[in-house]
Amino acid sequence: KLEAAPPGSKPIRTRLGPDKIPEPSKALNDRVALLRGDITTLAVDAIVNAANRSLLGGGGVDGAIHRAAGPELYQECKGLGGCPTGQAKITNAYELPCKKVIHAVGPVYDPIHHDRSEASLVSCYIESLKLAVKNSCRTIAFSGISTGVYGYPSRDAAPAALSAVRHFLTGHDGSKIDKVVFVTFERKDVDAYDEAIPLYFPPV
Ligand code: AR6
Repeated sequence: KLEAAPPGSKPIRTRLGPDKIPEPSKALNDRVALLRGDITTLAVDAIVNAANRSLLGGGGVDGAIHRAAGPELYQECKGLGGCPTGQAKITNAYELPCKKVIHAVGPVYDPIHHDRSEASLVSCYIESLKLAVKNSCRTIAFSGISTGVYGYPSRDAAPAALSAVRHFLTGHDGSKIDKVVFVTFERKDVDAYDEAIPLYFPPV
């Protein structure tokens, strides 16, 4: 079914787990949403930042989150001692309307080692969801980790994100998450999700 991409489009390149051709499921599909806009405005339990290993802020969505949260976020992040690639740490949200910020560190995309980049990106989604559950966050919004400055092609990142989330929602702690929102910002990411979501969350 992965060959079913629209005619003329580059095939989606993914070697992700056994759930790559999932069954349609209303129960699962009701729990994911796509949104184009600014993640800092969302009143979900947790938003997921696309951070770097220092966790001390930067450009892109990281900069927007730190600006909107205020200086206390930086102060808390300073005490975390950074975070390895593929992992995530959680903080308070301060001036943001959400309750918590999960700072995930995506890979700098390496086309020579695509599998390694993909494993790190998938890990960001899984580790963020685990942290959300551990902190009683039932609604979570993801930014497009690694798809900006870190250069991960959106058409590869979206299937990785969707596969990871589906895997988690069907797993042991899946029922502890009520809603996952994929937040896109640029056209290329909107297109990537529009194409990939029917593959991972097929219409019922
Ligand atoms: N709301 C939602 N998405 C956004 C917003 C926003 N306000 N602003 C940008 N995006 P990037 P990365 C999207 O570059 O590739 C930072 O300097 C953007 O369109 O923010 O993981 C960090 O400190 C893209 O789809 O993160 C790191 O050093 C997505 O957010 C480095 O960049 C991620 O793009 C991380 O690079």
